[in-house]
Amino acid sequence: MNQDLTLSATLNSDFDRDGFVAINPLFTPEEMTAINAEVAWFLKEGVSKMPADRVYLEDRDDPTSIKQLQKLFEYSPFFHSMMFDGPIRRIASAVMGDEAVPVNMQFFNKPAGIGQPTPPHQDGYYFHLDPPLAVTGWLALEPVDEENGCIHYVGGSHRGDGFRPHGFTSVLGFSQGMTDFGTDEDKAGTVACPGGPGTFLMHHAKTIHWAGPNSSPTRSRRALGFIYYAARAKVDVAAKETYQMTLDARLKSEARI
Ligand SMILES: O=C(O)CCC(=O)C(=O)O
Repeated sequence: MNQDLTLSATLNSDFDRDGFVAINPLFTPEEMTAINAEVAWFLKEGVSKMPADRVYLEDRDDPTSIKQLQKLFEYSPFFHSMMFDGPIRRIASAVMGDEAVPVNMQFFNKPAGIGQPTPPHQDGYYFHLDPPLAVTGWLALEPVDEENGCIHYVGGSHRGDGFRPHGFTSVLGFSQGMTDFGTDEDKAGTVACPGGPGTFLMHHAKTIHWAGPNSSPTRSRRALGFIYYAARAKVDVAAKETYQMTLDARLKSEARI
């Protein structure tokens, strides 16, 4: 782990100003080799043990076209340790100024040539938290750039009041996208986050972010996501359940899960 950057004196001030931080890289090449080996093992052996509603495919007829996996830490001690014991949770606590409660660990892929764009959104719109204090970490497992769909943030967008309007999208795994995205301010504030394997991003639940499609015919775009809620953020359980039921019914009726 890159201790110096993790413990950087400007970590909190950068996060407060921009709504995200980029640590480039967080993990050494040797650590990334071990992480990628676990991911490769999991894709081969672990996915078949997961319930179907935790496995999202880009192409429903192609089981190799995995685009998202949910709750990885429940299936692998290695992933559990990354989520609960490692530097990622410490960074989450530091930037939130609160205990970081592990909620979800995801695999995100944009398969070569067919990976869809990630619509502009604010994670907190999905979370239903009061106060809306949560973070998402994002670890590149391989080189990410404009061609294969790196993450883009609108710097400082976490400081806006509430959430911008969202509506249903057709993108599996990102059911809600902003309906008013693309203002001059959005465009001026946009920052692309390319990087190599081990590049680590962490964003506030109100920070607007998006990613392009994977237009590379040969390269995938693999990453791991880590969601932590602040201990003081409480879930509005009724609102969240209503939202989840509506979403599940919609996805099933459209035969997308
Ligand atoms: O990997 C992606 O393209 C999107 C990730 C994302 O939006 C998130 O983790 O909140």
